[in-house]
Amino acid sequence: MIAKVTRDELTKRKRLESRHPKEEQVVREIIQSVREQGDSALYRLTEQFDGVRLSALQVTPEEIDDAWSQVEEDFVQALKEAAERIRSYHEKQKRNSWFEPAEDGTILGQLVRPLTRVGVYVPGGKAAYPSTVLMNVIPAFVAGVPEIVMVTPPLPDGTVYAPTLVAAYIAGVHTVYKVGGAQAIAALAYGTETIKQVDKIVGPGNIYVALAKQAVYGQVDIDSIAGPSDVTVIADEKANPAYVAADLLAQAEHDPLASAILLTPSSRLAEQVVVELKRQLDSLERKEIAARSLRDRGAICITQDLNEAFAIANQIAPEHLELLIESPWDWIHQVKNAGAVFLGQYSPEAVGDYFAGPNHVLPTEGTARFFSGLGVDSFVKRVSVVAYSREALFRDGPKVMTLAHAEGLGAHAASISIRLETGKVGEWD
Ligand code: HSO
Ligand code: ZN
Repeated sequence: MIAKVTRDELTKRKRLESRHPKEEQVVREIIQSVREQGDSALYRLTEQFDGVRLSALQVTPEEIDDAWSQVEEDFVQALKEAAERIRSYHEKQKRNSWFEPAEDGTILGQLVRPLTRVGVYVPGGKAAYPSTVLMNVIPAFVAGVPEIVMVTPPLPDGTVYAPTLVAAYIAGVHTVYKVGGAQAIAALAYGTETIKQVDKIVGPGNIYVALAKQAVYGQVDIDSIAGPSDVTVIADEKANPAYVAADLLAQAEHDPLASAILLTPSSRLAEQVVVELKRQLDSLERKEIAARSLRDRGAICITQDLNEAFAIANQIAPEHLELLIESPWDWIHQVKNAGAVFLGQYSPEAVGDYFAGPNHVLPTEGTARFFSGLGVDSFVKRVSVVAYSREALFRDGPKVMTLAHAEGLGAHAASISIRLETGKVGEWD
């Protein structure tokens, strides 16, 4: 049901295979035809892959009204509250531009500027989580991106899955286009008659979407490609085994490839968790998926103590790290690599997935070693600012010239000396 493994077995697990030559070829061809034929390629590919002949790509206000009439009031209410929490958390991530004047009259600084246009990919139908729409759009909105467009494949009847449209509207999307797959990514990256080129593409998708995003990286920016979701739970002997099991299962139900790992110094707790996993699994709607995930990708590792548990967790660099231990705040300084950390028994990952406020788009597959989750920073650029004074140029100029000459760049040096020689910096002084 779930393997007991040693530290070595756990930390030396192989990463998932990431070569897809067949799909790469398909994606290359799709991108090429969208670049060459624009909208007409989008209509043709939508007919081919989604089985629907559209008369327009852009979702109309009537379609949005229609979507609102199809969703339950309590769903809308919960989504709106979640959006508010997510918005206020991300507000705290905002950075101001800054300018620092020095004694010599120089001013150095940094402008923070939002990207101009962002494209959010949302998978079709039920494969799209409304919560993920919020998590992708809201940070861009808070960053001040003036144009946020969403692309999503149409359902066979030519409409967009209503919860997706409602979430898009609540999150602050400006325009929605009914196009999905690699063709949608190509359209966002290169532009067509209808869809304007964006600066960055974010959002999860199937293998074709992921490969298309990789292929257009450089032409536009992309978010990091999401692998299967994972959680590592560190629990002590006093943790409630039912909670531990429930949290492992919440991760496991995402995907047969999702991974749920328990690190605990208590073999008694480990045994109790196994009993609970068996008991709780049975009542889950997605028990087949969860059972496969636990069997193939789950693990329990008995550690010498909590110190070793944290060392292993840092090696794993989990997407989500839960601390179901007595005094989690006493251990937080040990957390080095994790996408998000959840402290104490009242912080199951699910509150973070939906409601607490932080982003649930997080680095997977150990990439928390060097990546962070999606946030306001993902949608801004820094522009550095230099305003030298006459005094500073006369003081630093000769050193700049020395460095320029050392690199064999005489024109660089001359752009300094020409100013030093005239004795004044410019006509304005
Ligand atoms: N745990 C997923 C996010 C999610 N869970 C969406 C439910 N809906 C990746 O962090
Ligand atoms: Zn989740």
